[in-house]
Amino acid sequence: TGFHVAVVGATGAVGQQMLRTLETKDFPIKKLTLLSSSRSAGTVLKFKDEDIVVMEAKPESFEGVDIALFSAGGNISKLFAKEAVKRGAIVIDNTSAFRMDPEVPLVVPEVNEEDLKSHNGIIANPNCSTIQMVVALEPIRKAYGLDKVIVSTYQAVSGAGAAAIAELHNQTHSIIKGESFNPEILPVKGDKKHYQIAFNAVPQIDKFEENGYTFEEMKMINETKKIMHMPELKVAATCVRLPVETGHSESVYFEVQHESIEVEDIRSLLRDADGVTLQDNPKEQLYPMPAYAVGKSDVFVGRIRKDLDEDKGFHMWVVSDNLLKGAAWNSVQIAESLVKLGLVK
Ligand code: 11C
Repeated sequence: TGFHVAVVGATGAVGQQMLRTLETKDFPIKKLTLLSSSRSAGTVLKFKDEDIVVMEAKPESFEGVDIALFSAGGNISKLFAKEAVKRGAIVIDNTSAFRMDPEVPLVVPEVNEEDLKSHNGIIANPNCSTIQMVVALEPIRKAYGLDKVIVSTYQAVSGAGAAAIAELHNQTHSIIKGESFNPEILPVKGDKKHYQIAFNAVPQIDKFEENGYTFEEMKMINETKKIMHMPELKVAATCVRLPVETGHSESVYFEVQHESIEVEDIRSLLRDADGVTLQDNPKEQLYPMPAYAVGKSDVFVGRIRKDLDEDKGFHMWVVSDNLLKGAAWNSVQIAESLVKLGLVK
């Protein structure tokens, strides 16, 4: 018993975590099909001690598949997601291809699981930096309302894929050994210029839009409003890449609607919130950090402070494993929610 699951993009940084997450969370699988672009087809991957050969994705590959987890880039999703749906699969897409499509629910189960009920075959998994922020903000919104969010991110290179991780490692070695090197991938593969990431901070994630914000910043802005059903929410973002391998961190300023809310009110909400681990005790130097969040499914929150000038304003520090809650775990969690709600045929 169980489902026929396909993982598209199985060899990528997120795809690998999808396999590990399906194993550790024990999702009921009767058959697992691993797919990729032609470039990675033929690779052999392990799943629960079984060797599985990765096949090139074709429309026919989705025959008989119940749930397809896509994470092979937007172009592959645009080519194959609808083909998979035509053949009866539910697609959980981890790319930005369909996120802002009004017909496609954009889901973080702790926030808007109910939106799954209106799906038309494709469900979008939000951007990693958006997911961890809304998990922390939703309990606050529910209890005290939310007017404004200003976020600055400190993002890990694994968000840009396996090649970006290798670039950080290689540059770090080169710099320590005093050797020269040529940045080739970050900040964005395919953009005009590339910059050093090792021992640096780069204020560009994804390409720039006409308005001066990057795509990553606009994803955080637009996706947050859609997931929280708050088109009127004021959101601004600055996204920065750091030489951290995995784990995104965010400094989040937010303004609630209620008056006279104190830090302890916010702490006690987050202490009980689904998917959140509160790590907030300045006296004990307790606060979240990416190196300690790697491999964990939760979103970690600390450094909660009241703004010194704005009575309704607060600051917090939000950290999560961008490949897990930011991607693989949120996708598998969506699959679990679909099963729980009886939405998988
Ligand atoms: C990063 N947030 O850290 C990006 C990666 O839209 O799913 C995720 C891209 C996406 O580089």
